[in-house]
Amino acid sequence: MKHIVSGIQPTGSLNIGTYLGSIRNFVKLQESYPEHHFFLFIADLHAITVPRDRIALRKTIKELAALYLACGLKREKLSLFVQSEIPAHSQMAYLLQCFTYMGELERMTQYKEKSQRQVAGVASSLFTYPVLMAGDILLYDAEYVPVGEDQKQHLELTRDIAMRVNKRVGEFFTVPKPLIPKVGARIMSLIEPDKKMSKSDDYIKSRILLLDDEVIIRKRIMSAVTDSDQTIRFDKSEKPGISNLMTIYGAITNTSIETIEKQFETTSYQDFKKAVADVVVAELKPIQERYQAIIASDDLDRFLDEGSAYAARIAAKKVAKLNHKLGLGRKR
Ligand code: ATP
Ligand code: LTN
Repeated sequence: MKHIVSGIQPTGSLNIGTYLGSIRNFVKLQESYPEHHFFLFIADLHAITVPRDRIALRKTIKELAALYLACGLKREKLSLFVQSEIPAHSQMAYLLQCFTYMGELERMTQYKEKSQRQVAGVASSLFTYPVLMAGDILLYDAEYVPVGEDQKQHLELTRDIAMRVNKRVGEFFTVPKPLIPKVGARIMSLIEPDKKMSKSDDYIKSRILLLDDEVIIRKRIMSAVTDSDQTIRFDKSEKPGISNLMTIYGAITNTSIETIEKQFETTSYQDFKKAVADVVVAELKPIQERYQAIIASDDLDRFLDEGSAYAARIAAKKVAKLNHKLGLGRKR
């Protein structure tokens, strides 16, 4: 069976950037690739590359799992699990480090950005993070990896590592392909629209959380930073704020940018923001209702246990095989 693999870090409450750039895309892909099995996981090992509060982390892991399902993922052909529950992820990361060069990791833009933000020293795991990610993908021989634009470089590295291992030990890993959505691949901050909307941004006003209530959502959108020009035109460099709102509107309503420009040709920024707020609220309401039901039942834990058990079997076999191919351990 062919596989699709992706992960999201439990680094904070989910915002519409991650939703539009990632989770909603998984839901669509389940329809477009009905023959594929999906391995979707909560990348908690990735989250601890920077210090985290344990209570908050545990809460976010569960919240994220419930949100995955609340966003409409179908349970058939889906293994949903928590990364740290499967030891093979850490084991594979080590093996792949033996196939990754320092220079390759030094070039990763996410590492450069994130390491600069650390005040109390940079953990070496932040540096090797892309190798852990490569392992997540290669363990399951993923054919496709749906991610946002920001993860493209990590995917390229994963492909290089896979090809390098294949060259050394013979055909072993499937070389994965990224699947990056055209619309919504990069939702920007509402107050600094030249920066990605991020879960870990210090400014709460920069984002809309999936679980924010209607009043907050409207407030955030109405106060989003725009320019003084008053024409609704897509121009990322001159008008990043309004372009970002157009992207959000387009991603939710499945409307092209050209259509939005025509539709709102004579609309004021104020009224356009109201229209954006309306579609965001309407999109999130049913998700929030489903979330409350899922988080309150123990069915979620059962589903995660099943997902974990299924994925762990495949992953453990892959690690054992690679150990063997590399000459590790004893021959039996
Ligand atoms: P952080 O914001 O804490 O740095 P993150 O949100 O970038 O983390 P993840 O939660 O692991 O990182 O991202 C999960 C997926 O969502 C990735 O595929 C990423 O590309 C996508 N994604 C995250 N933020 C956005 C965004 N603002 N726009 C579009 N896609 C996004
Ligand atoms: N690094 C990714 C999250 C992530 C991931 C993965 C995505 C970890 N492992 C494997 C796809 C496949 C991020 O920060 N968005």
